Amino acid sequence: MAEIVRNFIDGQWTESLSGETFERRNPADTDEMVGVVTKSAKADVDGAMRAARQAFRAWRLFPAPKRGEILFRAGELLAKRKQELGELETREMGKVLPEGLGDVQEAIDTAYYMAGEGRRLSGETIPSELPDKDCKSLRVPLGVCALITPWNFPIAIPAWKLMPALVSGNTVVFKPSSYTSVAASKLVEILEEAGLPKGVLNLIHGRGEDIGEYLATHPETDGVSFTGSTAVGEKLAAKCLGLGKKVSCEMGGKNAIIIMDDAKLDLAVEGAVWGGFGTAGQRCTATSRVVVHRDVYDRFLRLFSGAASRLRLGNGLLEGTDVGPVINPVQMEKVLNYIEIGRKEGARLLIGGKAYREGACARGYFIEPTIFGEVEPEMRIAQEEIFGPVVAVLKAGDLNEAIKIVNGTRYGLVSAIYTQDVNRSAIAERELDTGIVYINASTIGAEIQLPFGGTKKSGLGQKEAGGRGGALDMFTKWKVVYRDYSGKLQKAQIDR
Ligand code: UN1
Repeated sequence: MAEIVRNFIDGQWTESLSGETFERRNPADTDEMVGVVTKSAKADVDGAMRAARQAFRAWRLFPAPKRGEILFRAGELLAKRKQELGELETREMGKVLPEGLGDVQEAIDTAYYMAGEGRRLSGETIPSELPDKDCKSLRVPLGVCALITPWNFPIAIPAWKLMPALVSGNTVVFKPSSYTSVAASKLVEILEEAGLPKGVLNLIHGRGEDIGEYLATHPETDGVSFTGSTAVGEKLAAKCLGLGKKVSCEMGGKNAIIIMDDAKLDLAVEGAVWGGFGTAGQRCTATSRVVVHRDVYDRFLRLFSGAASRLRLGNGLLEGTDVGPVINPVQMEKVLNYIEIGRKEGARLLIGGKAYREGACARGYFIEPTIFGEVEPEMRIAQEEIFGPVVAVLKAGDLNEAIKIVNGTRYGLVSAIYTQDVNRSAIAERELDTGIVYINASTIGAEIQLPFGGTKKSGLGQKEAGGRGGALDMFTKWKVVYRDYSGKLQKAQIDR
């Protein structure tokens, strides 16, 4: 049954002022309508901003441990509704059910972790050079934050941003991707039920082209956190920084796995299949390249192609489905176009290479898992983010050459190496220029208690998630307080 999906502004679920709507259909079966969503006008953004600004006055003074308790309750509600939400994600976005459930679990983990931050959010006390004076640094919220999220992790990525923003005392205007409006609304419903005061979290639906930039550059916006493509992120960041807003962008990737001649090859093949074709390759962390030592190259290609050709495509709610559809016709076109580019560049197509329209799949946006061999580092399919089930396999003579190939793109989100040699793993760890490095594991599977983000064109500003250098650094600013209780004028640097 199709849901009616509304905006949530100042504690009220409301239709947009435009009166327009758009549809969400299941990308695995476009006959299925998942939701009818209100389409916001700029005036809706203004309303949400006013509510968030107003609510900030009280929310920043609401004790942080109590803010954390609300998140904890949200975590419990998410856990209770995990199955239902996982299934909704599969229907709205296409990822297979175990991955839908994993997505919800990532939000649960984030809720519990950030709930705990409510009792930490710690700064430092540092001795003064003068007597009877104390000094400390403390985290304070930014104010109103605009959060813009993508469709590939409909609940987890919003949670990555919402939970740290809220626990730090910010109020929020949240614009999820228009391809996952239904799932995003559920997360907001849960936070409302968990006890957020009105106006603290506001949700507006609509397309990035129509309201994304308006929201980010709005005079009332203090902080902007965006996840999406590098092209959009960089443009948005330049505008927002020019307006004096704090910005962080999580952007594209061209992640790679290195497989050395001493690797456990079966394990590496499993890692490449999971990283390359999990979520139909639609993760910023997806394995888009595999760089293989020449001595195991042929064997790897054989095993990898064999394993990938056994993957079953279909509706992710059906048991036994390994790979779901891509999100929409535009993305499908883009991925098929890259396959064409790979062919023309002279890479060797080993498996896949076209849309998959068997049986019920004809009603969805399915692409066969596709592998190219004989890929050269400078080819476009080895340089550009594809965001679909396409993997380029390259050959390297030794570890140094492999590292050079991996580092030789404009992106730097994730890299991985399969080797049994501790020295090689240490060199890879040191030399791979990515925000995340895996040893003997695939490129996907980041955990929320560590910072998440990339180097170069993959990330801009602060990182996401937990740990030192994580999202709290985005959603707070440091304030320093000196208190002089000597009762006289003391001059730093001068009184000695
Ligand atoms: C993303 O693709 O944008 O490591 C996030 C992973 C997940 C998060 C991915 N935990 O693949």
